[in-house]
Amino acid sequence: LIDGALSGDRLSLARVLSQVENDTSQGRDILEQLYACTGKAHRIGITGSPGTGKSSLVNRIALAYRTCAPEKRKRVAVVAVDPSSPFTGGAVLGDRVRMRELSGDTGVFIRSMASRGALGGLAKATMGVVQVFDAAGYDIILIETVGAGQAEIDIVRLADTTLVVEAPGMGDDIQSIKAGILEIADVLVVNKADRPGADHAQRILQTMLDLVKPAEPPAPAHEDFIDEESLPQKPSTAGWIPPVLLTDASNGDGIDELVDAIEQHAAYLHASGEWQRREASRVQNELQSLVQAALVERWQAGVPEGIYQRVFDDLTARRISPARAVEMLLER
Ligand SMILES: Nc1nc2c(ncn2[C@@H]2O[C@H](COP(=O)(O)OP(=O)(O)OP(=O)(O)O)[C@@H](O)[C@H]2O)c(=O)[nH]1
Ligand SMILES: [Mg+2]
Repeated sequence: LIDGALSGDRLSLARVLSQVENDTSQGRDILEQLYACTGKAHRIGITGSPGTGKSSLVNRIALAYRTCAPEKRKRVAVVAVDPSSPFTGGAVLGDRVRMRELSGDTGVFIRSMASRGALGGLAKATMGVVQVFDAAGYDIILIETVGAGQAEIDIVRLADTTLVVEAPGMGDDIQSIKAGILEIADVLVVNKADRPGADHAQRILQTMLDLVKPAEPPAPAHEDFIDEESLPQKPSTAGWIPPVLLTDASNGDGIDELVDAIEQHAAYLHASGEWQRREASRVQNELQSLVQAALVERWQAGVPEGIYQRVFDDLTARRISPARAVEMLLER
């Protein structure tokens, strides 16, 4: 099954994805074996308020990567995540229909994530699915999520490049976008540029962005008197300043510029060492939470029920302090 999935057999790939998504023991086995083959894909998260045109943009971006010059062409996987819907419901089915221009292209694979169990489970399942696509040689993985809640942000954290999509007239321009979401944006997109108010929305976003992510600090006041030679070397790459781009996903205007920005961001991540840094902190977070979970599990198995209850009772009756309770529970 794994060999089939890795060699481009779509049916095997679909089966592997289901196992991983459902977190079956076979699915976990598969991830174990695939892990060494991951780490090559460029993961692009697309998030933003409902109806701003994320799916339409994903469709356009995927098409752009499939129809460009052959040497730049890339294999594209799309993961559509909709945590708000209890079923793989209307929105996602609609997405499938809209993406029909891509169907029949073997270089594209579209997967809709059903919302299973807790949201934490969804983030984990999404991570697994993304790893499978990565190992199967998809160069670009587009991950679409709705909204800006913690669940979406957890999913977006899987991405190397995050696009935040807005559209003119989506409620009150300022209210509809939260500072938190600006912080995670690498590229901001005002879609539906054909609608009135697009330039206005772009200016507002730019202003908010300048507040959240100020550009380079101002130069020192008495520059003339500083001996240039004695200054520490500037880092080789300046920080990334997220561009605010206008697109029209219905006719494709601005898509080339958007794909350019995505590619530039990837180049920036590599050139600045940020790619490895992000990867390292992701791996560290994951390792830490796994170790914590494993330690707690092991500890729980080693503490007799009666002892735990006695310590707990002593603690609630304030006969011992929390610190003492921890000591007593860890003594064994
Ligand atoms: N006028 C205009 N309409 C657009 C544009 N992009 C998307 N739409 C329309 O906006 C509607 C929503 O588009 P989607 O791509 O489904 O938006 P979405 O953000 O994926 O929606 P959810 O996944 O439900 O949050 C559809 O009817 C699209 O045809 C655009 O650039 N201009
Ligand atoms: Mg959508």
